[in-house]
Amino acid sequence: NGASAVPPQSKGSWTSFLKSIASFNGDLSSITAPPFILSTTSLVEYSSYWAEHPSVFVAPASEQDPAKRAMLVLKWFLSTLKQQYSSRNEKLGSEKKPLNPFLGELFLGRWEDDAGTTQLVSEQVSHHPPVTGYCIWNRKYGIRLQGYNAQKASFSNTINVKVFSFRKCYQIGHAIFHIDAFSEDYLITLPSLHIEGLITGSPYVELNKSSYIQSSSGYTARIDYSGKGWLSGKKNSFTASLYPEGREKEPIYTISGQWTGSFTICDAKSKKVVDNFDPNVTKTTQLIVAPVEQQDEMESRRAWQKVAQAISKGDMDTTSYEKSIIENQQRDMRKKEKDEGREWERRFFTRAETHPVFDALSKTIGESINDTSTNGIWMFDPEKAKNLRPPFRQQ
Ligand code: CLR
Repeated sequence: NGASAVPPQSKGSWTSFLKSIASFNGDLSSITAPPFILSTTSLVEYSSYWAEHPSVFVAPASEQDPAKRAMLVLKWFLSTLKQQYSSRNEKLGSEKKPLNPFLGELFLGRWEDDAGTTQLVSEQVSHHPPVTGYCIWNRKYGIRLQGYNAQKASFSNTINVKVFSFRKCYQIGHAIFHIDAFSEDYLITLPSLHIEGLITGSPYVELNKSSYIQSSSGYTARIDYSGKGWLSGKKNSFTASLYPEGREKEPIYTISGQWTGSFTICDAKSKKVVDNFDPNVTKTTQLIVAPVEQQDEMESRRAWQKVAQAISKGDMDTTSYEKSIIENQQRDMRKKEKDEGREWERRFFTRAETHPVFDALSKTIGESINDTSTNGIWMFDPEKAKNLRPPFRQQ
């Protein structure tokens, strides 16, 4: 069973929390978790995990060979997994429940390093269901990633000890990686995940099944996750291969390793190692976020400041008091919009009828758009991006 990470005074509330989620079905943001498992970070910030290694992010732009370029996009995707799914365990000791973003919540920032300036815009485009839209771009290299996502939890009703460690979570949505110089698009699908370690009070994420990257240049990458490490015996293992569209049996590159550890990229024919990546060696670049006093009212860290302070102090009365101020404000805004017969205008995104790039690339990998689960198809709107505050404006 292992040692419990649940603080003694929270044992009771953790048990009832586990019971409540055993029969739970639906939207993860609506579950009430005990204080010790609450994070002071909003989910809208998670979009930044896509580019914490800006030079890996922009590398495909400088590669002339289309197959190698597709391999570099795959390498970048794999390089983000540790940040996306395991960095919180490292920092906080376990996975925590993020703050549930309100409609219109923003998270803006930029990275400055060898790759020049890489900019981030993340916006909560829907509250029911929760959907986050994001766009990350580097002008110098002509690279842009845009996407939106929601999560759906599926739960079994059987109250069984084993079941607690197998909360399934599907990610809905996708990302599109674009390279200006080659007018290339890469459609990225997202892995589904489990929350493990719930019984001992130290939840962590494990990835399962497969995800794909389909390029407009005719390459497909398939990544197979095996949390239990049935191949290598190590946790967080995966294997990936890059092949010409429709010819899975003829891979060009194969990759294997751990997404929390190192992985190697091999030429599939010669079996020679051509590249590798180790997230524990490759430093991340710190995202630059404006000081809270200079932030817009809708910016995440400013809006949640008081809630976050109360959570850090373990002061639950103030936490719920401050949270209810935000909730009431939001309720009033929704009511006003309803009365006036309009909808909240997203700051950087626009709802679209169709998604031409998605439609062109999704068939080979068997993906389809689920616009009811994401309250629409969300497109980053460069015109609206002119709203960015001066230091962050697109130069
Ligand atoms: C959000 C989008 C990111 C990748 C990512 C990483 C971890 C996921 C998160 C997404 C969604 C919310 C999530 C989280 C892990 C735990 C958390 C599923 C997909 C849930 C809501 C927390 C449950 C509460 C307990 C563990 C106490 O790009």
